[in-house]
Amino acid sequence: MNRLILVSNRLPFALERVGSGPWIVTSSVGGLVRAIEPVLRERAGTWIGWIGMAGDIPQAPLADASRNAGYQVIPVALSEAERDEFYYGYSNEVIWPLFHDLQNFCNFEPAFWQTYKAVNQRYAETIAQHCERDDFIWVHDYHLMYVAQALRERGVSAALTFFLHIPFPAYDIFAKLPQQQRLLRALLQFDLLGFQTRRDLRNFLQCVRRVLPDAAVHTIAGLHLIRVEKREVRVGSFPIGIDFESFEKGAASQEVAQRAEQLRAAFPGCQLVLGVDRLDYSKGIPERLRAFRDGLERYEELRGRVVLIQNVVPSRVEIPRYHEFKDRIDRLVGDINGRFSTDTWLPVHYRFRRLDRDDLLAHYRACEIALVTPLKDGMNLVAKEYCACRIDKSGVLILSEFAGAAEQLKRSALLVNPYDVEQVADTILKAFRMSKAQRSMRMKRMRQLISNENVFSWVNSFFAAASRSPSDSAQNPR
Ligand code: GDG
Repeated sequence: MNRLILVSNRLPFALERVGSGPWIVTSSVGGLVRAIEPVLRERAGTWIGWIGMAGDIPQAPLADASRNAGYQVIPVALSEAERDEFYYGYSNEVIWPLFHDLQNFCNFEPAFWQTYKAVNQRYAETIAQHCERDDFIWVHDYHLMYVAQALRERGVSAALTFFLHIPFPAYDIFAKLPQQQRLLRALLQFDLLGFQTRRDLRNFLQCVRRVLPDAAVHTIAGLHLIRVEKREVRVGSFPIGIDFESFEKGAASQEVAQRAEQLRAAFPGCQLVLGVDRLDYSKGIPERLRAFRDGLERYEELRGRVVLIQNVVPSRVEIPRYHEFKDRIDRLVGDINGRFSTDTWLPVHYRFRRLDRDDLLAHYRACEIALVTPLKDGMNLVAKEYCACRIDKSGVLILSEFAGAAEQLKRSALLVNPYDVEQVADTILKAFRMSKAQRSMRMKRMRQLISNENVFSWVNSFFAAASRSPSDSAQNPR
């Protein structure tokens, strides 16, 4: 079995210290980490990434983390200037907004691209130092799209694969990117490119056809093959899943059941509507609040009988746009509560902090309706986690048609256009009125699908596609 080298912008650890006290290492417990760690242990693996802080990296705590994790951990160091121009700059002020169709939010500062390339080269250098010819290298996400190009320039011929967690935009949007050709050519230095949905895959192929006339796209059963510069690149869609069982088990625990009960008891006679998001303009939080306000305005039936619990996790607050965005949310919450609250009812309960895991699961369990309405999202794991925690098989999922998850859940979720405030308000009413039998039928179907297509099967399907030989299937030029 080939050794696995996993590369992502961030390592699955964070380092913290109070004053000049000892460093404390906390491990990330996300689904990707849980799915990939056993594979890394089994395949003598290495995880390469940034520790999340600029400047020198304290080696000792990381060596301990590596020993405890059971696989090798190699940090990549970034200076403050590199963090600002590579991470906040090109990654999060160019690629992130553009790939979420929000081109007006982009800051196409030319210096960002130079630093993006330089940092990707640093990652490539680190990979090259630690990899061997037969290693399987799996690079993740939009921060590292130039890594394969930099590795090939160093003569690395190992198998290079890539998965994009965020959407890939349609050509008319992508064409705005000043580095469109260079970025596509760099991506085509990977051997396998994975996207979240068929929509992203279609968009990517369309961009390749329009931007690179020398590239030819062929279809293989389920996979596509791009021939360019005497190379063959496989491209496919691999919708990411969650660790369904761990959410289901967690939700069934005594602690979570108790917290969920307390939450419900705090709002007697009301159906609870839940919003859970990172602070990000792509998540559609102001549009959601406007829809909720519109519902209260037009449907008296909802007043005093629904409560929106909106939790927002602080994120990227160093970028000014994120500040302005938070102010907008604060103002909207104030407006709704100012206009509609009574002595006994506050329509919006808003928190700006990270919930601990049990609390998050208790919210999923306690809320009858989940309002997941991003303007665009690669997948959106909250939608899937909510369903996994509905162990009583009830609950309604209102889901943006622009979330990757909609491709899988469209038959059973209530799909909405997040920009259509009136439609979302009508859908909140529909969810509020939905019968128990309808809720249960829809929720059972979603749980079944999310349980089957979980994060472990996602990893396996990606590895299977990587090991499939291009000649396994007939090829039809398009
Ligand atoms: C990127 C893509 C794609 C949220 N609030 C709390 C909390 N969370 C956790 C959720 C969930 C995660 O954060 C958010 O995941 P999403 O998928 O919704 O969004 P991104 O962070 O933007 O992730 C996305 C994903 O990559 C995977 O490929 O789906 O489209 O943008 O897991 O549970 N966790 C805790 N407290 C909170 O208050 N503990």
